[in-house]
Amino acid sequence: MDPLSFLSNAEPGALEALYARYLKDPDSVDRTWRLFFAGFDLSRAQYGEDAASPATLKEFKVLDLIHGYRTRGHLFTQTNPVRARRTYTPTLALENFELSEADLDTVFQAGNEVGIGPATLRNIVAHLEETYCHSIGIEYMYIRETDRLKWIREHIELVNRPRLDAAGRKHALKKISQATLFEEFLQKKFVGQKRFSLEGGESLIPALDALIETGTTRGVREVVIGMAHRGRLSTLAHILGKPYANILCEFEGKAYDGDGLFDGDVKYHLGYSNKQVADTGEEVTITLAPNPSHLEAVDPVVEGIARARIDARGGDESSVLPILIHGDAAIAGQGVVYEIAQMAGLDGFRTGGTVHIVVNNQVGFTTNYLDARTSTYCTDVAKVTQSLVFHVNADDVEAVVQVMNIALDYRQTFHRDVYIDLLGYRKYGHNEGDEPKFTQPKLYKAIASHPSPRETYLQKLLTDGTVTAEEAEAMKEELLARMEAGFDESKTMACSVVDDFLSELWEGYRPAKAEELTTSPKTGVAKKKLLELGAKFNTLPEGPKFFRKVKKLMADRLSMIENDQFDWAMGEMFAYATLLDEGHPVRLSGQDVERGTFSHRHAVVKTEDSEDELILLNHMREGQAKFDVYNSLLSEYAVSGFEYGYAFANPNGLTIWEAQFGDFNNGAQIMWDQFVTSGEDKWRTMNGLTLLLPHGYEGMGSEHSSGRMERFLQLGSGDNIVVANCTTPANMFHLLRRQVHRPFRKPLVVFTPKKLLRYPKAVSTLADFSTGGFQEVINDPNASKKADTVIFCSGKVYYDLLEKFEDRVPKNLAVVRVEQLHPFPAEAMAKVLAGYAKNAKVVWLQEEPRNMGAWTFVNEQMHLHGMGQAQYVGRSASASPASGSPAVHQQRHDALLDEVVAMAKF
Ligand SMILES: Cc1ncc(C[n+]2csc(CCOP(=O)(O)OP(=O)(O)O)c2C)c(N)n1
Ligand SMILES: [Mg+2]
Repeated sequence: MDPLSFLSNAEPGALEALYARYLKDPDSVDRTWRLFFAGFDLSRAQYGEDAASPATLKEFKVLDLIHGYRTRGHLFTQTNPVRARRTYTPTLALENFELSEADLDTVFQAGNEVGIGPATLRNIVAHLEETYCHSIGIEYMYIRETDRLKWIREHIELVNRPRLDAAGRKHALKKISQATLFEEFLQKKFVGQKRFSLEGGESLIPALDALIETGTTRGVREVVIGMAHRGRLSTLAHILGKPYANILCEFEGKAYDGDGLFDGDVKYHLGYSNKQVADTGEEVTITLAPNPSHLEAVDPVVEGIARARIDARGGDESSVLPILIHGDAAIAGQGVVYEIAQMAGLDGFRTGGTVHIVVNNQVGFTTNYLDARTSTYCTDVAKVTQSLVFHVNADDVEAVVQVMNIALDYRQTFHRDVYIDLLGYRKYGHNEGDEPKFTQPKLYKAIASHPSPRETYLQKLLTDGTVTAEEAEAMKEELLARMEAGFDESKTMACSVVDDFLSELWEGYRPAKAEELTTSPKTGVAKKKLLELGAKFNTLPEGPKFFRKVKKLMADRLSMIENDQFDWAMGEMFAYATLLDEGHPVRLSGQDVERGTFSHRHAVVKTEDSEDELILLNHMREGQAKFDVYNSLLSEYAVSGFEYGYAFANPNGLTIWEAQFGDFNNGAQIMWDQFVTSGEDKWRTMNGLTLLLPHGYEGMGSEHSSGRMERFLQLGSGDNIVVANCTTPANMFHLLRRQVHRPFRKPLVVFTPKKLLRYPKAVSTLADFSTGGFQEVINDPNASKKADTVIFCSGKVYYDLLEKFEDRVPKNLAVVRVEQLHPFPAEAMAKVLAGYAKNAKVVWLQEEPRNMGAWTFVNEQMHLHGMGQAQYVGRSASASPASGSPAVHQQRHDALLDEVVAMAKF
């Protein structure tokens, strides 16, 4: 057997590399290794290539043992505070490495490998046990980059033991005491109210505190946190500094301040931002994102907020720290966690490393962890991105703080994700009224008599003399007195206040007024400016070589300027260019958005030889705002959530998510339901995210036809979202510009065309861009005032109908385009109607099936606004949005258009 195989067993690559270095230049390796390799060479010389001396072979066995601890030590830790761990084999017993008790007092050079120098096997094992198998378990051996491996070893094998000084211990005691006493306080004051107690996982509070405190010494100036229900109130109070009075006021269930229309949300969902001063004296802004019950849905939103802040800070990833706090069941089960894991290293989505903390109470509602996942750990998704993982006993407060400090240091050094599995328990049922013994009788018997982490830590500090019983009592009294004072204050407060989430960034914006919902500001841009910008973003630089078709495309666009006929792409690009020129950054992401799924956009062009990227929109003039455009990973849920978060923290910019086809938007349904359409109503937040959903019936089958307009319209209520469907490049231009030119922000859902991207009639002139604003309704330019039948429709079906007219203008029909569907432009429609024959017949024409598209919404709105009953023309109700057969598609399409043609008199 080749003794070198031991080397590769013990240390894939690293030892071999070291040996190779030694062979080249013996002085280039450490003295002890030099001796070790010299002995190894000697034994090879003595015993031949196939054998090594017994002593050398033993060294390899010890190296093997070290490797065993590094790779499998986490399986044998004492990290579970309330129950025995599952058994894993083979164990790390000496005999499994062909070593025995007889070797314990032999000195091995292999001690060098773990930084303690030549040492007895006894000492090496003790060191390994302490490093890898006490309160902290570590997983990292799957990492492939040697610099990260080396760093982790250096910071774990030598540092991985608690090292707090007396002041640090007292501080940790204070934080754990706050956490424990607060839960007990709430339990006493608000018996039976849901608060999703943190008990059993209280060390989350000293953990977050350590992260943030240490963070400020390493350049962190902003922290963005996402978390679910458990421990949220304590985090708000003890990490974000939300006054007790405000939290307790919410317990009393008082009405919100304001007009009474605001729905609000349960207390453990609300967001908050606050500036805190760290012990270092540094100010740090901490934001907790509002979130719905839908577990893990907030993750991408937090990442988006963090990224916007990083971008605002010139790309400084060290200054902004995203922290995601997960439940053990949720992190294992929710797919969005995988999506955000995949984002972590991507140019368009990276946030410099997220610290993931799992409040692992070993249960999800009533479901045991054994039924909640296949993977060994709830954190196993971390391995997809080769992230560092810690498992730590949540009862060991100092170990928790220690892990946090290493995690933060690692994140600031490598800007990679790190996961901390805080292994504790849940003292009560899922909420405080729930009985856990129905489902986990044995576990909850053990938990009932288990001391709190505060008690355990206090005992330790009393024993080692860090604090006296009197000091501890005084600390407790002081903390309780603050809670009591907050309670008294909350009684005097008239109502709950909800307005502190990212409020600094939103200064100067105000809620929309009713009359602004169906009217638009002027958003035209001077012709000279348009021509100047148009020439810039369509002129390729001299020098680099471009693909022939790219050159043609740009030349075609320049010729649009000459011909005064601009297509869809130009309308869209004009909107971006003018906004950038005015100082509004634009960010666009989604699948294949750089070129555009339908090859219309070409926002990024590549040079032919080197594939270097060129974004002409970023080269218009010095000092313009930045255009960020990113092809996304193949995700709808996480990417749209990310952009929603980005828009939260970037009100001055235009933030857009585009679906590949609108049909795929339902992969992000939770984002639409829980955030985009209801966020303002629940959290009093505004958000200007824009969604582009390609939509239209063109015979491409059931999943390439519909952006599911009906669903967004059903979600529309009052002023919560804008739903639009434009038919001209200029109207699209004004719509996008309007999005940032209003003094308020609303999510905008745009059903965008496919066919119209290249449709000769869907063009606009320079005058259309330079004057006016977005038109909610476009009247028929050719209809006679005497028309007695008014066809309302939306989107590209308008042009389909015109084709059927074969350039004839019906004498009796007016075809009117509704470009904004929600908020419903009833007044504008009524005004248009008033311009035609009295009591004209009203028709709603759509290409979607009757149970889809805008019909049910429009029909109801027309009734609500006293506009009478419209006649429906469109496809029959259908289970699937569209036929898979192009022929059936055409036949159905012709039928609905023919129905209108039959009404026409030419
Ligand atoms: C997406 C989603 N599905 C279901 C639920 C209902 N639910 C609320 S809490 C919970 C259990 C969560 O367990 P875990 O993630 O371990 O957090 P813990 O409550 O134990 O802290 C479930 C299933 C939810 N909130 N979100
Ligand atoms: Mg749990």
